[in-house]
Amino acid sequence: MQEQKQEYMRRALALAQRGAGHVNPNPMVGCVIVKDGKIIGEGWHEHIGGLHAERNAFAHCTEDCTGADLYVTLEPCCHWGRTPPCTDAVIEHKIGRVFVGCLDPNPLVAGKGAQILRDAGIEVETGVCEDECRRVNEVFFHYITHKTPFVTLKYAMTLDGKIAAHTGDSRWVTGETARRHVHETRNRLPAIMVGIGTVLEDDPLLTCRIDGGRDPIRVICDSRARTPIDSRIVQTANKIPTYIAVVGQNERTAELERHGVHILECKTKNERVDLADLMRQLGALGIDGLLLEGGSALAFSALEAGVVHRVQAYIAPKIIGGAGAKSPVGGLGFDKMVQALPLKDVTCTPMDEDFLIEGRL
Ligand code: AOF
Ligand code: ZN
Repeated sequence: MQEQKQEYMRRALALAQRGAGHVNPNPMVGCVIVKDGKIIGEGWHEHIGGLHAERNAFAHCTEDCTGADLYVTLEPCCHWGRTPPCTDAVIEHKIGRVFVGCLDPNPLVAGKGAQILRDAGIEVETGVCEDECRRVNEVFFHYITHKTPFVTLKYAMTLDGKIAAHTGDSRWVTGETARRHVHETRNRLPAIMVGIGTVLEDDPLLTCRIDGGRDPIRVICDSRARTPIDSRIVQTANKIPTYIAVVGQNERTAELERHGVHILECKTKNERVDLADLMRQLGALGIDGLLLEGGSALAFSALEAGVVHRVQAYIAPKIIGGAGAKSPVGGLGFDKMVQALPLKDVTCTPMDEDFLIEGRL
């Protein structure tokens, strides 16, 4: 029975992930309804504002679900949000047992959903594949309690720790598989951020280049509003939402606004954008996750400010050398090795010729 339960929950988890990139700032949730050892309905939360996973599963049920088991990756909600409470639907459909992956940290739910079901005489078991269910929604879990984006620092480097040759050439550090994985991450997270240095050097577009992908909102950290009007970012700002974080308004910011850029005026820290303040502003805009793609100065500032939650480092087993060749994290750096920031829950995933090392801060 334990194995069966996990199998159904893993199916629900796979369904949940089909919502990736479409449900922010909501969680990805999947649901499977089982009767007499057979799946009779499946659903997932498909897009923000749309039906929740449970209601989608009921809508697709091929049989009457009286007495059936319902597997859902997140505790059913019991509040009116953009949609009615899922607990009502579970009770109305006379479900017999509910298996929950993890409780919903949303203060409006937080255990109350499970209690309402129990009070209605439904058997409820929580914590089925709990770790996996939490992991898929680490962005949601952070955002719902902190109201700031969950930030992932991403970079690709050679085995000798360089992100480019001493000439600045960086095409490409990693192979195709690793680069595709980056675009999948861009598709999953609602926003991407780089520093002004990266804009001036690379003139990037920061779009998601996979079939059916969705472009992330672009955020440029640019204290003195130096982003050029003829940069590809500004030239596409009317089509792809673009925010430039500055420390004061002037003619330059007004000119950027005329080109469709949204200016975020931030508090100042060491004459630069106060990143903690910027994160609060992005959170208030509903941005729950952010991919930080460099450059090295911004990466260190963000780490030092404590606003980074995950590191996603692609390592290409090759050596480029060069004392002046850049590494992924610059700034002043910490003085002592004991100050180095350790990663937790580290994984290493081979990606064809490269490796992806990930961990939480
Ligand atoms: C569920 N099943 O599939 C999801 C849930 O504004 P709404 O109506 O979409 O509600 C959003 C909240 O509902 C969200 O913050 C989270 O607590 C819960 N999401 N709950 O039972 C689902 N997506
Ligand atoms: Zn719900």
